[in-house]
Amino acid sequence: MNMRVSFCCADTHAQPWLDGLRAALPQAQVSLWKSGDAAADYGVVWVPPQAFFDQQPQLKAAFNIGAGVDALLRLRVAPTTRLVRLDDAGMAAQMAEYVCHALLRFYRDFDAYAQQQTQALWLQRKVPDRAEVPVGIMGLGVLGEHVARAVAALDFPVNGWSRSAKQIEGVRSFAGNDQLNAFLAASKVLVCLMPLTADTRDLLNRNTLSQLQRGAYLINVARGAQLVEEDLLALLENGHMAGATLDVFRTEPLPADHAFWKHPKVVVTPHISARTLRAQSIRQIAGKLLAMERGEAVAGLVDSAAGY
Ligand code: NDP
Ligand code: OXD
Repeated sequence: MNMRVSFCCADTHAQPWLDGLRAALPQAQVSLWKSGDAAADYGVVWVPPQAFFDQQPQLKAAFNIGAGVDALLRLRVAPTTRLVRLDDAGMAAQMAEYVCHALLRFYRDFDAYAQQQTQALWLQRKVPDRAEVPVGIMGLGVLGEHVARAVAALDFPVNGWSRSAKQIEGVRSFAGNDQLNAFLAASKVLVCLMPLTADTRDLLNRNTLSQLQRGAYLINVARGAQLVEEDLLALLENGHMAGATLDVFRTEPLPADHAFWKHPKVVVTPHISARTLRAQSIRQIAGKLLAMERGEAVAGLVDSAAGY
């Protein structure tokens, strides 16, 4: 097989990826893309420049080294180039750890105990009944379903919202725009795990967040552009929202003067809730690439019309 694979990933240390891809695909010629390169058969990409696709309309597929494809779908890509996202590849377990940590930190008041310790203050706080802390997960895809199962295993009531109805043990399924209000009204902690699309941009706003139960808590681990940041700040101010853990932001890195950094009710992390794991990702990409070469179907094909 005389196959060429072109690697083009912004903000990524390329050499270990090139070494890993070469080891996983010894039959292929794997190179770091530069403008004017010979045409490749496949791309392995993360936020490539438009020129990458303009110069390579022959690509059979481009493998995104992440789950979210919003940045990729902003580019013009030849209709014959299939786009493939990572399915899990080690991200689902990380996402479950992150969300369960944020949920338990809120539920058990761990921030208040940390504060008490600074004052040597011995004060035991009431633990609310879990039944009063229903967790709503927006997006029940590869990551959302795994997170929903992990939260359900902690015995919290779990609601899930997606485009199509789901049957997941321990999860009450709500589907489509018609059931969004009922989903929000039934939830106190909201976890966002939807892809960024035209339908989900700005969806976490004053109107939707106000429908959550009073004293609500937001965990956004999907994309910053889904949250109207001023609306969250206003709802934290008026007490409707008790707090938020935010891993993603409209502008990343989060500017040093942004109100979230020093907000007493906001926990900020730098887009780390589920990091791309190189070895697992390379294994998955190589497996799918070889399956495509054999003419087999692969999971994780992006539906450009749906936007994810
Ligand atoms: P999937 O594509 O597997 O799942 C997306 C889910 O969202 C599906 O359940 C889908 O519904 C639902 N959905 C999409 N649009 C809507 C809508 N308009 N209304 C209701 N539900 C909708 O994605 P993943 O689970 O793999 O990843 C989710 C997102 O997490 C990624 O797109 C990415 O942005 C983000 N992410 C963030 C990371 C981080 O480190 N912060 C790391 C990895 C991912 P249906 O099932 O009916 O199609
Ligand atoms: C992803 C991400 O989409 O890291 O995989 O945000």
